[in-house]
Amino acid sequence: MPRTLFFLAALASLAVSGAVSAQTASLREAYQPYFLIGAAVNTGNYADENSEDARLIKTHFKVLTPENILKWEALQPHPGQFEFRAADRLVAFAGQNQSHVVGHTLVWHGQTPPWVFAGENGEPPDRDLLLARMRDHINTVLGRYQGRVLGWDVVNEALNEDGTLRDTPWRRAIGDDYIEKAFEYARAADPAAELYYNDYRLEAPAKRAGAVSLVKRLQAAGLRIDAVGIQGHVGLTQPSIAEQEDAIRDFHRLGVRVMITEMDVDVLPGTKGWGDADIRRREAADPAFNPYAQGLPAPMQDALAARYADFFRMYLRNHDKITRVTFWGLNDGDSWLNGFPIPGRTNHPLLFDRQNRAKPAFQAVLDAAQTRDRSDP
Ligand code: 9MR
Repeated sequence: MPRTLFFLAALASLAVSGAVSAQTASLREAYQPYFLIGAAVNTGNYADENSEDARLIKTHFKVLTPENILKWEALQPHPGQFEFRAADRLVAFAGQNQSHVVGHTLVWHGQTPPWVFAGENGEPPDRDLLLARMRDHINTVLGRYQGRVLGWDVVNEALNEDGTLRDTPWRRAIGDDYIEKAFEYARAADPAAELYYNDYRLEAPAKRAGAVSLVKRLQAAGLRIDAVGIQGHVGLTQPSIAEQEDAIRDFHRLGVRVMITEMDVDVLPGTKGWGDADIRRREAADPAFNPYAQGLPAPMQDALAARYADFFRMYLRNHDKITRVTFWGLNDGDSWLNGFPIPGRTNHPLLFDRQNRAKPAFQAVLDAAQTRDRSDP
């Protein structure tokens, strides 16, 4: 074969082998020696078990977090009326696929129906009434899924940005110890389940310090907390890798494990700050803030891939502290970031595009595990 032809053929086979590795590789297997790889899923992703979405889930993700169906409003929309059909289906789907389910989430101010926070005669509920509702919900839900859910986000997003406790209806009615009570009830309801505290922007020093105090408080009360979930809604430049690594180390020093629970990388410009997943946040639309409606250009794909590679190399360095990394959504079309904090944009924050094709970011995450020097600790 003439030299140029040989060179072209070699190039073509390289390109093909890259594509094939994305199609045949498995993230969950590549990361099996280090930590669990997960994704947030919706019922539509696995309603048809033979769909491309379901195939991706089965191939790549060892642990599934339902994006919405284990939240209070989905499980107990009306007092005492529990709706378990969707959750049962997810638990069955995960079981068939040797995957785990994470329970997201028990005690949160978001996606909790108004009746929970209503007392008699339009007054807020008193401490005993709200504690009784909390305990009943936790007992019923954890009782049903005992042994079939790996762990629960017992309390979600309880902190303000300055590290103080958020003024939620839970706290107003019960007092600061609503958090201790939630962990106490959950431990009693399923002693074998892992119990977590989950929040966003825990990389920021003041909020991180608040989370550290919270964990210490629980421990001082004799309650076991197994892990802290750093949500990991990050941007292309912020937070720095070092900031998140510091947070991982700080939590690990307390004797708890760390999980990255809702990872995505926002690639769009214009929004204020990074990582602020406060559900009330809304910002004004501007066409300049939606530049990739027709697709993500190659240089941006590369920037996204490099960002994911940096994070995953850091996770691999700290794999003794990390038990799980979960992506918040299966593909770019599923992502909440298409609607937040500005509705109607086209974001590209995940590893698979809208057609479920693996992006360069997928290859970067896979390569990080496969090229890791096994002699590293
Ligand atoms: O991704 C979830 C989206 O589908 C819901 O509309 C939204 C409403 O609260 O919640 C999203 O998930 C949030 C998660 O439960 C907690 N951390 C922030 C997530 C993104 O908002």
